[in-house]
Amino acid sequence: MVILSKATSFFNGVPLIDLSKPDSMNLIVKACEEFGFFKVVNHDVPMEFISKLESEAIKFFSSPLPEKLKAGPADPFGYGNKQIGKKGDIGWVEYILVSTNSEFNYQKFASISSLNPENIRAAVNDYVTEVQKMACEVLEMLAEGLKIHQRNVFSKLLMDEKSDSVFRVNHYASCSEIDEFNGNNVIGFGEHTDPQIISVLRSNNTSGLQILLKDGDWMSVPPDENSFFVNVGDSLQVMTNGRFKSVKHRVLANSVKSRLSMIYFGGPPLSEKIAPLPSLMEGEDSSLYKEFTWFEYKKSAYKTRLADNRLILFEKIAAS
Ligand code: GA4
Repeated sequence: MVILSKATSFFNGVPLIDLSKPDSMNLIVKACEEFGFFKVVNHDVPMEFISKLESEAIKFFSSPLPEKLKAGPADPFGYGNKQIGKKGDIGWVEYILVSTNSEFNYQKFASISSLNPENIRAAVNDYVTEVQKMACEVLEMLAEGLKIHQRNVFSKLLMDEKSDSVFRVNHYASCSEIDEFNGNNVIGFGEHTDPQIISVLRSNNTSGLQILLKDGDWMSVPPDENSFFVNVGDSLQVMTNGRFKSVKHRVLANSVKSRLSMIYFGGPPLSEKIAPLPSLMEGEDSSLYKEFTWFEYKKSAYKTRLADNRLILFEKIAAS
């Protein structure tokens, strides 16, 4: 168990993007440059879909552990408990990871007596369809804000039928016993960046998410169950040649309340080449990264420890 000394203060500088306002485009670009992170309101994702999925998730996580384990391990998809990835990272978290592909099979969830896998599938599909739409709207505004000719240059990767996007629900039980005992923070999900293009997170009203600012301070993001939080992923950092920053983030377990978060990770098709867009490079040789396919990057990223700097493998200067 990783324990940190307590030093939490709420950050009131998270950029706020109101999707109903026409001036959002430049604000999103600025947020992606400065923080790689922002909050979205007036998103048009129906509350009904959020609540339906949340209640399916609560039903799942409140099942007895032996039942939940029947849906595991997360290899790569299914139920996982405390273990994150393959390199020994441990967190105070349990989770479900699924593919957003319409052909994804929910049979792993069929052996849990109190659940109907068809209900989970329907709830995930309804929710993901709407969140993906919102993510695409954001990505199209970003492309326009960057003056890229092709408005769907990023969003088409998420909309591709072969898009390698995943969906995750994390449940962080309250950690009162451990926390009260030593007065420290317990790591729910260790610090990392997301390898995909974009991540869209929604949580219940429990705090825990922190982002790392440029000056090296970890800041707690005030929770908001009615909004979404958006992260720039490593692949978007590369495609923008480093102009947008893939934000380092982590989750601390809450000592009083449990936290439930749902995250859509929008990724490209496995065969997609990830490289800086020509219009975002000053000259031909100004690319900061070597070209790689999403398959190559994902393969190497999944071999790293959570906190490792994955992009270094593809940085031109670091490699030469
Ligand atoms: C972070 C983003 C997503 O949750 C995830 C994670 C994945 C996993 O949990 O298996 C990884 C992590 C994430 C980045 C580095 C590798 C892979 C754990 C890990 C140590 C599903 C993803 O795509 O990358």
